[in-house]
Amino acid sequence: MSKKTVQVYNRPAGGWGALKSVAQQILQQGIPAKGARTLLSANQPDGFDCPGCAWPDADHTSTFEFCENGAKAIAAESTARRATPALIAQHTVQWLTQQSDHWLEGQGRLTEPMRYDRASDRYQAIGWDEAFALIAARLNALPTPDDAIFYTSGRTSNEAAFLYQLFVREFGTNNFPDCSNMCHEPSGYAMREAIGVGKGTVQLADFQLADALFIFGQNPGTNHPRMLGELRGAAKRGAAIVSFNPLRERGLEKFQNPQSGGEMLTGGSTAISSDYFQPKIGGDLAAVKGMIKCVLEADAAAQAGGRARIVDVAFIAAHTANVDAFTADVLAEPWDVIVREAGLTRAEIQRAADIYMGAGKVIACWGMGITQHRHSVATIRMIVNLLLLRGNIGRPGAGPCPVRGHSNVQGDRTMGIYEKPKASFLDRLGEVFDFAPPRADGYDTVGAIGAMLAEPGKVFFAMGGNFAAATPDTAVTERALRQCALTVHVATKLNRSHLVCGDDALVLPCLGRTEIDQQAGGAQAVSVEDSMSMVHLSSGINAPSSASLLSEPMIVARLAAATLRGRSKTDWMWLVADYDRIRDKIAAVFVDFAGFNERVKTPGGFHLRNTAAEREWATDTGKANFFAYPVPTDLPIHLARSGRATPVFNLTTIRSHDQYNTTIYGLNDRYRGVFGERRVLFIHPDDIAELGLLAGAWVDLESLCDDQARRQAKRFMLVAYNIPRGCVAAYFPETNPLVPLSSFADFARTPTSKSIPIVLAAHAAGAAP
Ligand SMILES: Nc1nc2c(c(=O)[nH]1)N[C@H]1C(S)=C(S)[C@@H](COP(=O)(O)OP(=O)(O)OC[C@H]3O[C@@H](n4cnc5c(=O)[nH]c(N)nc54)[C@H](O)[C@@H]3O)O[C@H]1N2
Ligand SMILES: Nc1nc2c(c(=O)[nH]1)N[C@H]1C(S)=C(S)[C@@H](COP(=O)(O)OP(=O)(O)OC[C@H]3O[C@@H](n4cnc5c(=O)[nH]c(N)nc54)[C@H](O)[C@@H]3O)O[C@H]1N2
Ligand SMILES: [Mo]
Repeated sequence: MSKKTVQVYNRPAGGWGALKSVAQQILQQGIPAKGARTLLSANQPDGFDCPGCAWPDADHTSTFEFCENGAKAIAAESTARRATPALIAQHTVQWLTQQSDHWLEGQGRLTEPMRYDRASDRYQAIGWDEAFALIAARLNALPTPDDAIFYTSGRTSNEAAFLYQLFVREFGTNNFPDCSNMCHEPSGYAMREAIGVGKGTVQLADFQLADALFIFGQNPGTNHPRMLGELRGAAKRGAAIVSFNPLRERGLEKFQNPQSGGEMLTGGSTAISSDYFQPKIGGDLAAVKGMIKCVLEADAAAQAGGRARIVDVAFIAAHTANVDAFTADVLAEPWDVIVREAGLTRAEIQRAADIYMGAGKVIACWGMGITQHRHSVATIRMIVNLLLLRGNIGRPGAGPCPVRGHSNVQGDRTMGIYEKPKASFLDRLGEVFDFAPPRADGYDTVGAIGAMLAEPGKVFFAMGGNFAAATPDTAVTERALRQCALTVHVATKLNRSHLVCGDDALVLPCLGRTEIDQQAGGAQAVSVEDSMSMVHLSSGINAPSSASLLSEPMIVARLAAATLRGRSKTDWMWLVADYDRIRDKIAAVFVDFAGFNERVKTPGGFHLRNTAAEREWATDTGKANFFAYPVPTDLPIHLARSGRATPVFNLTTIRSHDQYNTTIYGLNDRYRGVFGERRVLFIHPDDIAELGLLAGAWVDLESLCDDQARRQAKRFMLVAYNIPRGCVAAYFPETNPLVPLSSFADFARTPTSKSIPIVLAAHAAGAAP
């Protein structure tokens, strides 16, 4: 373990530090030669899709696009380490529970299916046939199909996701909680009613045309490193890049391109953000509404002075609805409320608005800093309002760009992994596969936890992910999972969820993206959809980590065959023998996938149609809708602060540079200058002083929620950081015990993991973490 230190990181993001960090990972995983070969195949036309993130590639045909964190994800999957049943059975689950997430991950790839043995408190190897028979028996013994819950994480391919949703619907339920429920759910929800599609409208080429890029609540240097390439290009040609982030993030300030020989040798770098605004946590709605107010004021002045209008009058008239009610609401919002709640000065908001008004074409990107709040849907609609005012949707170089997380999270939704499916989709699915799909909405993530809590005896099945660690209210969620009759996890690596067992528990190991997927019909490719709706193929190149691994589509097919037997008219084993057959069925169900097999085989794949990008508005009004929202002043943080003398902080939970969600690669967060420790709390130096503490002191965190339950996370080290006063940040999943299950976004129900009211207390030395 490296030494704990906190340092100021003055160098640009990327550069030699990134190359060094990758070399270390490849050595740690014991794969010097295989690692290098595997990296060279990432995002190549005939290689695999990088499992790192959902950022697209330039035509998917460029030579290797270097990305430090993609490389870490690939190295982690291609590791030489093996978590065999023999190795895991050396320990009780009780003992394994005491180990860190980093340790669990470090045991390497799972090799055989395993079943939990309660008598010895150990996992033991089990055969695949036995495993499927056990799951089938438990599923078929449930009082109703709605007592089964099927989670999906976002690495699952289109083919696996399509088969999975078909199996689950033939079984009889729409209970599909997924990682999206904790992630970009508000983006989809907000945009569907505003512009008629739940996805971003821009493509990679638009980044080369935009005059200004606004980046709200996103940390691309760590989470979408390949996006820095686009930002660097935009910055170099003089586009304005405006960041809104309470924390100063290195990757948004400066970038040294590891692929630019010149920058690497001279130590040069490209400044990324032209302007960097640091609103309060959750202050973005107020900030954007303030910008809109500036635009409307400037427009009124232009009109009065007989100058050219600032807003796009023709676009608004032809393409939008509700503009009058919306502008009236904005004009009525008092500046003092806007300024107070944004945590920015009026001059800063004016400056941001001036950049917006001065730019012909504008793209707005956003990430988790926007979606994981009570008011996330309203904030996203406010960003869309801002774009609509100057016609910045549906033309080149402009548009909304929610930057997705998991590499195929968008594709999984397209394939029907959704708890509230549209009737028209169910109709078509039922027609193609000759069955009657269930019609009632299913559980989302928060709903699923509530249901498992309320009623013991359910079956919980997870296609990937780490449900127990990724979800809020850890203690509550773990209790919910332990009450299940059966928990099943399809996974590549051991993780915390596998240790939170129902009465019966199984772990089923699967192939990863980088591995060759051999079926009866030969080696198979799968397809994925990136954050900009490009669908393309992915084929593994490495031999599987273990001869016993099954592909995710095969796991679904065998499970369906075992569970549904005579009830299904689908020939599951025939379908899965050749994934072209699955793609033909996908094409039969979704119009946009007509000719799927031919189209996806062209290098780079194909782009799915996006109606809003063509200014066709599939909304209830047939137009793009403006939405009015007040600046909220009754959020959990306001309520927690009112009437309290002691300071209440607003906690945002973020990712370090050395993690992939709940997968912890290492203990460093290079760009934020933290080394060897994850239990840190970023806080303003004046707040540290006001607490009467020193940087480096250890504190306990307790969240405040009106349900009176005590939620604590202990022993975090104070790190003085450039962050607004009253705001603090710490890593997830360590902080998930603090997020109340009952605290989620309006409409979209995303846990509010970016705004948790907490109080701090000095940590008593010697107390358990
Ligand atoms: N290496 C790596 N890559 C990843 C992931 C990973 O864990 N590791 N995760 C993947 C997934 S699933 C996702 S969804 C994405 C996540 O990628 P991001 O969206 O970048 O995720 P976060 O790190 O959670 O937080 C983003 C930023 O929001 C800021 N922020 C926090 N609160 C606020 C706020 O109230 N307002 C504003 N304006 N900003 C705020 C934080 O300071 C942080 O810089 O990345 C994907 N890619
Ligand atoms: N407090 C707080 N909580 C959060 C967030 C936050 O910002 N703050 N972010 C939320 C977000 S944006 C998300 S997306 C969720 C993530 O939630 P999840 O998607 O559930 O979690 P991951 O950590 O991405 O899942 C990692 C596990 O996936 C398995 N895995 C990896 N590759 C594969 C594969 O190819 N197939 C299969 N079957 N399994 C595989 C491995 O076993 C690994 O342990 O967490 C959410 N939780
Ligand atoms: Mo995510």
